[in-house]
Amino acid sequence: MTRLLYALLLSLTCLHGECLHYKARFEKPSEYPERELVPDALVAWDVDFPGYNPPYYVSPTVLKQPSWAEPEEVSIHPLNIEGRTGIAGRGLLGKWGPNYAADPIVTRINPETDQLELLVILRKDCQQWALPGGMVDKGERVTRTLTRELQEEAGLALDFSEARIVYQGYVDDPRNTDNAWMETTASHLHLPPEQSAQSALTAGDDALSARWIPINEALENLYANHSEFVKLALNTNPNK
Ligand code: RP5
Repeated sequence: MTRLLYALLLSLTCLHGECLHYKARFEKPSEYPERELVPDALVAWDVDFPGYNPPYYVSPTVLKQPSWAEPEEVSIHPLNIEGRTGIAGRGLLGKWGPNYAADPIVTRINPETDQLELLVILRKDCQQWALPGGMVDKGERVTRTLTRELQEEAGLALDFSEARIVYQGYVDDPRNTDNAWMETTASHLHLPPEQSAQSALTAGDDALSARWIPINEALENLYANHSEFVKLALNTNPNK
């Protein structure tokens, strides 16, 4: 079975209930080696996978050990909480184990079309539309990260201290490996009409572009599993 067909089958399985990590097995940044194929049934660590021998990869950027990266030499390599990914090491992620991020989910009603819209950015690294999220700096409060990242990537200044947390946990990020993975806090703010009318967007930092998209577009094909976070924001808020 080709990789593509297999990926399609998996995504369909996912729609019907069990949802194993998928982009962490079938997508990767271009600098990573090919992932070893991990079939659905062999994702869990407690299932035997005789011969499993994924390539080990740590990006040269991480090996230079910038302030956000941990040393390469550690006594324990934590195991991905969602199971096998087909690549060992840390890839592009700086920390062994969880790497913490925050994702602002900002919605508005378009004053001209009366449609619900979501604020997204185009990521520089992979040219995919995504929530304007980013990494939590050392010692930073998550509400501060949400405000800072939104300002840096979309040029919008919003206070997230009263925002509703809709998701906390694992991100099915294409950078994840067997030993390093993304976790996030996604919080939702819906802008009242007067505020959204004054909110001009300016792409910056890691974003090539920032824009509002109709909510139906946002519910599929965003980076990692961001579309799922958006669904949660809508499903848990009867007013939006
Ligand atoms: C995703 O990567 C998170 O959900 C967040 O959107 C993003 C953080 O990483 P960078 O944008 O800082 O690369 O896993």
